[in-house]
Amino acid sequence: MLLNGLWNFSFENGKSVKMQVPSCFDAAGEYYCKRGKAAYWREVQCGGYCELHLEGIGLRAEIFWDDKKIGEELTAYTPLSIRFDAGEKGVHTLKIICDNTIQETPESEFRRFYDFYGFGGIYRDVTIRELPETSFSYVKVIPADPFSGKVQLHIELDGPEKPITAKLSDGTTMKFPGAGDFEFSINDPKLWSPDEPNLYTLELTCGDDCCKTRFGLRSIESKNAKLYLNGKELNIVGVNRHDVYPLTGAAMPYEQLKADLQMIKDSGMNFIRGSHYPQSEHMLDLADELGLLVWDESLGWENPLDSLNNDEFIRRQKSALKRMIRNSINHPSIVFWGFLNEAITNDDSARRCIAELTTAVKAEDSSRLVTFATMMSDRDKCLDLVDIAAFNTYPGWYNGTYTFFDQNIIKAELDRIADFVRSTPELADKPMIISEIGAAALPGDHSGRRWSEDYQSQLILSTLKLIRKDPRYSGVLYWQFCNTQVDDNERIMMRPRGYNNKGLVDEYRKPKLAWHDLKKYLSE
Ligand code: ADA
Repeated sequence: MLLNGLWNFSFENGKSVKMQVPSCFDAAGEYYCKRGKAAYWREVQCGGYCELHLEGIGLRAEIFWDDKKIGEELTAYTPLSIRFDAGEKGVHTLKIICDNTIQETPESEFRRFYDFYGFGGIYRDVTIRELPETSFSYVKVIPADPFSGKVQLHIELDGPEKPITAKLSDGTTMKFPGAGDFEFSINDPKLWSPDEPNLYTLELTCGDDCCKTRFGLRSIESKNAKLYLNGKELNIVGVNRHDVYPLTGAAMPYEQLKADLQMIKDSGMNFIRGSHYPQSEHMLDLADELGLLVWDESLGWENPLDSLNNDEFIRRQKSALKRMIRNSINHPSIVFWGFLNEAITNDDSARRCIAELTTAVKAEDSSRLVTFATMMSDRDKCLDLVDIAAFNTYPGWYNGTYTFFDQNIIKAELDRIADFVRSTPELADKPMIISEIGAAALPGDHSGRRWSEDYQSQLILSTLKLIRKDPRYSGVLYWQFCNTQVDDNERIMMRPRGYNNKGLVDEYRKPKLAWHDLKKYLSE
């Protein structure tokens, strides 16, 4: 049962009003940019053993059923499932108290200095389901060898073991004795790829429970410092995308999400980095259908050493990664799992955290590649721990006093990074990408100086041309798809209008010159 709709709402125990779910109460209107505790509640008709699923809230939440606390969420944007006894069948009250105040403690996963706005509210779908005696608690479908159609299936059940019937969308029916690990093969397999995003559906039945999931047949590998998708060398060109829209904040309107992904697909790009938090099921479904590759990552932004060395911070990250992966594992579009954007990884003490998170990801899924985006360039001390060396760098933007675009600045930086990776023995065989690069542009400025559309466009295009000519690189992800709202932190004077203006399109998705030029270049 989808619980989206009008809920009761009260901010800081103030007057009770109606509020839409999903929504960000602080994205517009009366509570615009306000921070505090916001209670959302509604009646729900159900009973017995139930599962409540929250796809994403901000920034933290406590969850109550008939005034009894049944769970809490400490990490924004992260899917949470709670199995609990809902009592007698009838009308009950579900209350979710969201808190968007920012905690400046080492274990906190949202800090004021983050370069994106920390919205509050229930901003993704809420569902509840009554569970039968035996229910599916996890179904993982991994293409083991896409070319022969071999698939690995892992099933976990909650309740007494019962036999399982499986129906594939190609008409095949299979039987499994209960929970466990199985293998099956698809006849005449049709691979999933950006050019041909073929999908299969698997429908499982166990007693009174049913579970339907989609998957695709594709492989992703790293070999001799290159990336391979379905055995063919993969060159990435894409964008970093925040899941945000003016007036609705992190509660992304579905039609706009669809338009965003279609726009990215039509531009000729093949990749989206879901910066800097787990992507919604809606987003991943669309990426699967359109044939867009995705990097899905846990929440983080420049997390300092006192966080990376804090056991509670690491515990929360591991929990968030596990929940992200288990929620989204069957999407063929996801090829990289990531974590902690731009953490302070230029210190040996960061290694324990990065190693533990890598191990935690691989324990859930060893079929994809693991990475994090570093801002530490050749000072990074942790890149050997992950599969891909991914660099965020801003040549031609943050430093220097030049006026007009100079390609040599970009070339020197790309060479410097590539020389470092290829001359470091522990990194020499890792694929290398630029995970962020870009420049801000204010729409309408055509002066050719920094902040102009022309300057941004020159930087974007010349980066792509340089990367495509350099066999050491496997691709580039631009910062960023659209302009995004930021908080009033110490960076605000570099963020005109309270926005990070490095979007290739503005916050309403109106293309800047760079978008048109890039699209034209890719089509040629
Ligand atoms: C970083 C960061 C982004 C954004 C960007 C910028 O690389 O990962 O989130 O803040 O810089 O615009 O400076």
